[in-house]
Amino acid sequence: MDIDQALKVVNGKLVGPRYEHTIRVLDTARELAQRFDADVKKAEIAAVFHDYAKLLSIDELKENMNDAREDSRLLCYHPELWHGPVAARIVSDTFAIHNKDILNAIRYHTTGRANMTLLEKVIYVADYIEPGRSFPGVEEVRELACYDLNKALLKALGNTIAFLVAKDALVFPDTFEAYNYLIFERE
Ligand code: DGI
Ligand code: FE
Ligand code: FE
Ligand code: FE
Repeated sequence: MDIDQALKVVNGKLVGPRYEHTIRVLDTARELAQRFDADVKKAEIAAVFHDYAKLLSIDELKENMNDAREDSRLLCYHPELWHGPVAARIVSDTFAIHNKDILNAIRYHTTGRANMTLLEKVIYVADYIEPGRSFPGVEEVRELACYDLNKALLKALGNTIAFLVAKDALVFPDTFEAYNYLIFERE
């Protein structure tokens, strides 16, 4: 599937602000992929589909998680974490996109994980810094993303963990592992 077909498919599924967010993630992912020598075409497809399951109901998401025998730990955590794995599954089943790199970038875009691939990092950071975002600390991540993808990712993960801890929310272990891994790797 090429990028124009992908955009058409997603335009029919994601409406309004969610489609606009997708386009901004696409532009940002392209930019990051070029800057850090990732595969631009794969980054485009992963960006366009990353939130494909975002507007499904919690029940629909849960059904998909069960049917596909997804990581059962996720079911004990926030439903917000399910749309990545479900999108990866739907994209693979419905649109015959079977490239592992693309599917994993979609799958792990919300939680991150240990030992993320370059494409996973590009999509995670693009989703975090796209120009529509206004999280506290996003500006610092944008600046880091001008020259060091790992530093940008580490800061984005740290901000997300801090945000969740501040409201006494659960933090999925993969997010801690993503964060820890980057620190081990740096030393
Ligand atoms: O789908 P988007 O809104 O574009 O962004 P996303 O897929 O990165 O969703 C992020 C939200 O998920 C973020 O606001 C925090 C929330 N969240 C809840 N529990 C966790 C979590 N994020 C991570 N990384 N880890 C968690 O355990
Ligand atoms: Fe998302
Ligand atoms: Fe994100
Ligand atoms: Fe997103």
